[in-house]
Amino acid sequence: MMIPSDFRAVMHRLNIEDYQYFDSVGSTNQVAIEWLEDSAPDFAIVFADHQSNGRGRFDRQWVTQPKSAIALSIIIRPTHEEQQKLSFFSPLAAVALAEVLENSWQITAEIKWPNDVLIQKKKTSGILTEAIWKGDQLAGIVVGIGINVLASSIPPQDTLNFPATYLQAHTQANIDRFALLEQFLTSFSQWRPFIHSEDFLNYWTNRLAFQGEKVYIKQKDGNIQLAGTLKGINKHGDLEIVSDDNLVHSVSAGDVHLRPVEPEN
Ligand code: BT5
Repeated sequence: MMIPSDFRAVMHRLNIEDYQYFDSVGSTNQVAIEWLEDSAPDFAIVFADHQSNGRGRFDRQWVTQPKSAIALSIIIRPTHEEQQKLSFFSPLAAVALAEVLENSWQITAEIKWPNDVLIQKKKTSGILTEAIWKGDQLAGIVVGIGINVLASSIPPQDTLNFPATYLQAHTQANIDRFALLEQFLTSFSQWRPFIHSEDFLNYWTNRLAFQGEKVYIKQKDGNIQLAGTLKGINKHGDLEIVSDDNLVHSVSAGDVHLRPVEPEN
């Protein structure tokens, strides 16, 4: 397997010594979990050009086509302080990507709570964070992110549970995957010490998709748990929804899905 020199150069510039690159692999998260259970240090990286068994949430599949996307897993050995905020790591990845898209390509990104990055209400990136426990001790977490960059990254329409898009559709500039990777990892590292801050919460809230709109929350089994207007995020990172009787409900990430209510016509 030849590691592309551009990828190596990114790792070198970011001082990342512990990384694995695959032309093709089942799931970068799976590789990262095994590496974490072994000896991987904080901020070790797993990258794949293609995944044959990419994982989404709730046993769903994430499609990564060759030469057209980013499939990346970041191994985190959380500090004691970070262990109190584990649910902020998916939003951290979403915020980092949103920042890069805005600063580098003037693409307006929205964050669909808790873990997707949307452009013009279509999904361009999905994030899956997995925690690994050894008994009652946290060994670490793996933050996995898939980003659709080129048109060929989009899976067949009939396999999608939400509309999809890719970055290159939203800018004239050529998007280089490894340049994107470098900027993303840089932004992720810069925001990481600030996940407890008001700045982070504000940055996230300002990009929250469907704010002020009617949404509903579905459980994993498909049943609707709650309907109302999306208000924002509270300091715990929970979503706040105001129901028709004006009560504020908070929802924590877990076994639920957020969906916009389609206008009736
Ligand atoms: C996610 O799940 O969005 C989390 C995806 C995480 C993928 C990364 S890639 C690197 C790392 N290694 C892994 O094995 N996984 C992580 P979820 O919200 O459950 O969305 C999954 C659903 O999105 C699928 O059921 C499809 O409907 C749809 N989907 C699959 N591939 C897609 C793509 N490339 N673009 C847009 N939608 C896709």
